[in-house]
Amino acid sequence: MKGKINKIKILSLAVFSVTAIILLSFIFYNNNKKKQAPAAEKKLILGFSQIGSESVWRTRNTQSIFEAAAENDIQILFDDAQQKQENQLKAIRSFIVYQVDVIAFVPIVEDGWDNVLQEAKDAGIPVIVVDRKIKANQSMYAGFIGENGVEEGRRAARYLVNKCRNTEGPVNIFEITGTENSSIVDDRASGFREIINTDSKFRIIHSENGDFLRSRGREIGDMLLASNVLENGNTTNTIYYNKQKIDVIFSHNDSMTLGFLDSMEAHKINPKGYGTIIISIDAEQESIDALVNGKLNCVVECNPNHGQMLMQLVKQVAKGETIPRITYNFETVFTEDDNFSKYDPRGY
Ligand code: GYE
Repeated sequence: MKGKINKIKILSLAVFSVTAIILLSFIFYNNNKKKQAPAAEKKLILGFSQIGSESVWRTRNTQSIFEAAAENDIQILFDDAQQKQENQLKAIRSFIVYQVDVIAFVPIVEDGWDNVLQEAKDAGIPVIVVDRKIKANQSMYAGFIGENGVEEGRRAARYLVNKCRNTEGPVNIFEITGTENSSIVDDRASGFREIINTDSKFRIIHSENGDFLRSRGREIGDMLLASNVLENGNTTNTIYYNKQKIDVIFSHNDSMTLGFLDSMEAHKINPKGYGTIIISIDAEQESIDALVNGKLNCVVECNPNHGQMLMQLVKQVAKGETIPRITYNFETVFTEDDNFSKYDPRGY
């Protein structure tokens, strides 16, 4: 009997030590695995304040950011400010309270961001400015990504200077601008003037604010074309503003340009071969189609696809890395002289 009990003791001891060895090696293996594998990266949260959806361009801009966030596994807290700065300020403050990892916003206007940027800084949240620029101390935000509005304006003007190289003066220009006090309007306007002011035959006879809206483009067209209809119902082949002949329409975005074309159509005026040169900016598909159909002369691209570049910058600043002060998107120009068969679909 004593022998049997000893055998059982030895057996249970053996079983116990084997189990202990297996258990210990399992714990050891696990710890090791944990040490080797990097901590599961916490999903970054980006607070993004968009100005609204005033144009096809803007809608594509928002889409490109959501697409890229999904592809980069970044969570977005999104706010549509309905074209109001106070809504953007509110949204950015809610992102700070929520303690997002990074804030990015499209500033509807250039001024009025100092306080909220200071609050984000105090909260240790990096801020990236998207699409339009701001007048604030550079230390208040990590960097800017978007378009070079000045160069877009220059490109529009270079096309015009070349188009009118054999034209006697004066060349009267009617400008349709976008949202007041927005950097993009100031930049495009200054780039355009920088080039045309090299030749005194070019004169901007009027600038009308169309707020980047198609409906406003239509209204401006109606305002101009109303005075075009003669008693006999026919229309002249020229548009006038305050009795001055308009040779060129320079529109700061496609939505307003297409609104203007809507008005021409409503007045039964075929823009094709019409006496007025029409230059636009953005290059959405409908505008490129109008160019191909001879209704427009030049469309300067403004690329709305900021998403992928923005997400790379978001990851960098989230790691505390420094990013370039300015990151510009690639852009080009489309004109009536192009080989249209080479055009790719615009995607917006
Ligand atoms: O040209 C226009 C939009 O900020 C570059 O805003 C953007 C401009 C774009 O409404 O379509």
